[in-house]
Amino acid sequence: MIKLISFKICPFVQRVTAALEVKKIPFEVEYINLKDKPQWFLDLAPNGQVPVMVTEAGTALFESDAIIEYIRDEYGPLEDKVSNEQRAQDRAWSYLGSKHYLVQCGTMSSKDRETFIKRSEKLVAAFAKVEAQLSGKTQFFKSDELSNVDIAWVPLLHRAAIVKKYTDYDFLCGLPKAQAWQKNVLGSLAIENTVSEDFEPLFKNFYLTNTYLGDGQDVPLGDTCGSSACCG
Ligand SMILES: N[C@@H](CCC(=O)N[C@@H](CS)C(=O)NCC(=O)O)C(=O)O
Repeated sequence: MIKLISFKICPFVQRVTAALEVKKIPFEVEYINLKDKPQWFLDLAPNGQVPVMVTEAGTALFESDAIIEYIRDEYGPLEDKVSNEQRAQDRAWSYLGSKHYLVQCGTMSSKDRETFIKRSEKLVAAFAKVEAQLSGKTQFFKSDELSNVDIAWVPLLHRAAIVKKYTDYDFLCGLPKAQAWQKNVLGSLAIENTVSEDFEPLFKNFYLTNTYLGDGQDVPLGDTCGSSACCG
């Protein structure tokens, strides 16, 4: 069976587990402490980062982009007949998602309003680009078929949904097509299988405790909107 070396709140890992979940490929997970990386892990991962996937043949793969491509090549693509141009565009939109994982983590970790607003601008701008790209007529990013682009945005959309649930702040405020897309994507897969059982409490403890978001901000964030007071 495939084995994933993981860290419980890592968005790069969740992109991979989401791809495995959608394809219904069984996997086991071993969690490591990133502050005290075991030597066996460092021997497998030249970049020293999770995720690492050990394939059924026992080969260790690193870098989530490469792992996602391996899953497609080994277990079949999510969609049939994607042209080379479309595949390049899909990769680019996926990259736009994954390059914002750490931006979202940094934003959620902000300790004060000013830092939060500054850090959230990049992420909100990326969601606005998605809003402009979505037709609003299909369930998912390109069509009614889930694609690798949707999978790449799962960690961002899932985290945004948890933030909204606990704080009322919505990263997708004022972006109705993106909000509908978020609902469709998160509703299309068993999201609980893409994270550890204790993901939500850990996430809350890490990002929604002693942070600006966690300190019960309930006033609109100035021009950035965000709370139900202006977003509904
Ligand atoms: N480019 C890497 C990024 C992975 C990454 O940043 N993982 C983080 C956890 S979310 C990590 O392992 N950090 C430990 C470190 O950088 O030492 C990928 O796509 O797999």
